[in-house]
Amino acid sequence: MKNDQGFGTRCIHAGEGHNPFGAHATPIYQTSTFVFENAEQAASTFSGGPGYRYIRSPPNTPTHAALVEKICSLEGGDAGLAFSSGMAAETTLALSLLKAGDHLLSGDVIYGGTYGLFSFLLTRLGIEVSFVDTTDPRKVRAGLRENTRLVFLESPANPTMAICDIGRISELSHEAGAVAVVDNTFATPYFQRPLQLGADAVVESCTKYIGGHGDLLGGVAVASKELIKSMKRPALLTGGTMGTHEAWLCLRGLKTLHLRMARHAQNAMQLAQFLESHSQVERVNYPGLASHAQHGLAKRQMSGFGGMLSFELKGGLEAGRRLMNGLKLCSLAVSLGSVDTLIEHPASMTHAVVPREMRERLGISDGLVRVSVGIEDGVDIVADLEQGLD
Ligand code: LCS
Repeated sequence: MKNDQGFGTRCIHAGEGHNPFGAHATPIYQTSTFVFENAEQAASTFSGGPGYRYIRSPPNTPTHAALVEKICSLEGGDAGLAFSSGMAAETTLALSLLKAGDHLLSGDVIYGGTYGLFSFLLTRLGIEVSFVDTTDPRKVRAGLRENTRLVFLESPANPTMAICDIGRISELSHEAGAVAVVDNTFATPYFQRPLQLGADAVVESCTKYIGGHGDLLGGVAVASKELIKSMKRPALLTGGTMGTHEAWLCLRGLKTLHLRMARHAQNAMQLAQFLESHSQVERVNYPGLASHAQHGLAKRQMSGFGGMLSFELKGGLEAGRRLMNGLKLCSLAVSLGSVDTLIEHPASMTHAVVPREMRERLGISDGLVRVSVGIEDGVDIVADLEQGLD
């Protein structure tokens, strides 16, 4: 697939068409293992030669290979791996890059599960972990240590929508001898390409916009051939392989990524503007609003602002609870990036694992409500929030 073709064309065509029977849609290779022609071919495949051998072993199956090729084309990366979840992608990446005595520097506003992985599991392995405000590159520079090997960024960040300067922080990471990794789940490659901005690797939860329909769990990592090569053995050994049916659902979902993302963003802007003008709303976090602290940076490094926003109600937690219980169209649920609108309360749900004192410092207050704005008609989403706020 030529990378000079448009993004939408690549969403549809990249990675497709490799099958011996001319099937129009890439088949689901629902198999655990692959039969070798002879002992020599088996031995060659096991010693690093081309070919498929067993579903847990990258490149897994031709369905996975098609998905990885499509995502690499969209992210502008050379190689990738598919995982059973976004968390499996992050865990494998961390275990590939870090060992006891190394230091991981992470943004302080990140998905609660990622915070748990870093602060609970990695520290038990003797890995030093610290969290800094990555919206300020000076704080990142000050937080880098001699043994920093990995700098982890989430931008826009879950759930405050904080933005960090991916290019500048990647430079600082490289000067310190560390690898810069960006979780691109919120923006997707449609709105932001971290590898082009200077990052070394991208991870993404496919559960969200990549799959796009709220019906699967998956994750992906994209990077240079060398970095992905270093992740293959850890991927094989930790076994967090994406299921084949999920790989196929991601392939199908990605064919409409460009259309969905444009509509998600259009609806999110409409809802953000409505909320910002509402008397009961204290503050709206959406990078597309001029009131967002990093609106200028978002405009420079993203081609649009995505479909996620959060806001704070004047009545705090109690008002938030009443709003979430009063909605009719929007569903009260975690996860995000589905065609339908989902609303949740980070402090008691996705970010409950983050200590209260840290949550409050980061702006994840008890009154903060997060919305994953769907692709319904924007007026209907606004009308539901309006009646809920009333
Ligand atoms: N990265 C980000 C930014 C996420 O929001 C999530 C999940 C993950 C990684 C992990 O992906 P998973 O393993 O679930 O595929 N975020 C969730 C959320 O905000 N609500 O439920 C899950």
